[in-house]
Amino acid sequence: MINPDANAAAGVYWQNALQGYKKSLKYYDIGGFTTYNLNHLTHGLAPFTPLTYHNHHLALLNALMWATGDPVFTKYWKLWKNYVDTQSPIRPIHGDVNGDGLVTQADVTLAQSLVGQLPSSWTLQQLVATDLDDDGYITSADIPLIQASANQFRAK
Ligand SMILES: [Ca+2]
Ligand SMILES: [Ca+2]
Repeated sequence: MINPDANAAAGVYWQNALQGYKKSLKYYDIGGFTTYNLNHLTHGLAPFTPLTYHNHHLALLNALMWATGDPVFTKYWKLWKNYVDTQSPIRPIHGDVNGDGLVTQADVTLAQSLVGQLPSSWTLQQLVATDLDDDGYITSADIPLIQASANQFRAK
């Protein structure tokens, strides 16, 4: 017999695990590749980057995409697959929506124009550079984050 309380608890653990995975994905991304663990952040070691593990990350993300349909897993799967599928993988600067290497008011304006468009119309570069709240979508919630990034960039 199925215990509904146990199922509810399992559901809560599953959702909490998914939230944790989604929040931690960006820390495994070292720009063009992924790390096996986070020792480069927690212990100041060089990133540990076994070739096979990047492939393992892709397989795990593919399974999570299939199981959840969550756009965050799709975004990272596309980005990390791009790292190995292309000769010149994209490595967008967060907030650099137009890809000119700077984060400026032009990026804020372009990001605003992307809000409300169908996700299928966004390029991977645009999505990764614009989705600063990391929810897998370009929304109005990303705009103030890009504006803050542009203000910070200008101040440098
Ligand atoms: Ca820019
Ligand atoms: Ca977003």
